[in-house]
Amino acid sequence: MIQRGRFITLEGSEGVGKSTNVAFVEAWLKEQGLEVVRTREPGGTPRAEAIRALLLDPSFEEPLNSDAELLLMFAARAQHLAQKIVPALERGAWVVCDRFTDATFAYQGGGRGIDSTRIATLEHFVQQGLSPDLTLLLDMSPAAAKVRLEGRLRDQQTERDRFEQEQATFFQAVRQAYLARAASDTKRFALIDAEQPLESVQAALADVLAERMALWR
Ligand code: Z5A
Repeated sequence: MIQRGRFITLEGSEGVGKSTNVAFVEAWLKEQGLEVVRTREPGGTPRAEAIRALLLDPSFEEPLNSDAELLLMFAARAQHLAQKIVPALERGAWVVCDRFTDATFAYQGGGRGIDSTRIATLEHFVQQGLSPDLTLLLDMSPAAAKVRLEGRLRDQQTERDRFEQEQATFFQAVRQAYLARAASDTKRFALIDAEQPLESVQAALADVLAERMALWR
């Protein structure tokens, strides 16, 4: 019988280094001889990426209603799960995902103020019990992360998306919501200090991965 793969997510507020480190985690797992599928949310498949583009587009004058935003996040997730994540896990591949449902609790819950029981209802409906085996939460002060992000926006000459235009208080609420979730499930979450130099962040990630792999063997 094929053993189901493991599902690992990276989380954290904007600019903390998720994209950089999702590539590191993928490479580290491949070195262990595993098949790895790297993906991201919102997005990960062509249709889910189309929903992502709608969610991030800052050009509409009409504001996006918070419930509509929440439902679009879960619509993209349902597509992503059905087309990519579940088939990969079922054939034994490991899935490494840049953000997942903890981001919904942090952004739509903490940031927008939607009651977490409503989010949990959608989580149950869409995921039917599937949740990550390990969540690596990259944590740092939003002010320091903003400096990093501004460097990247300058280097790549890209515009701020709809979320990147939010105020500091929004990102503080997002960070607090993430930290509260991590504190309530210390078995699934590993908290990583993302303010350290990249080599130290990646050494910490490698330690957590090695420890979990030993447990899962
Ligand atoms: N969202 C939501 O609201 N609800 C949901 O359910 C989901 C998402 C799933 C898009 O996500 C938006 O969707 C997101 C939340 C919302 N918006 N926000 N904000 P995203 O993940 O695509 O966007 P993001 O959070 O803005 O990610 P990002 O801009 O790609 O940042 P990052 O991936 O965390 O950081 P990075 O690009 O890897 O690093 C930023 C820069 O710092 C870069 O130049 C790196 O080279 C540098 N860096 C990284 N690590 C270090 C260290 N350790 N030292 C120094 N410099 C570093």
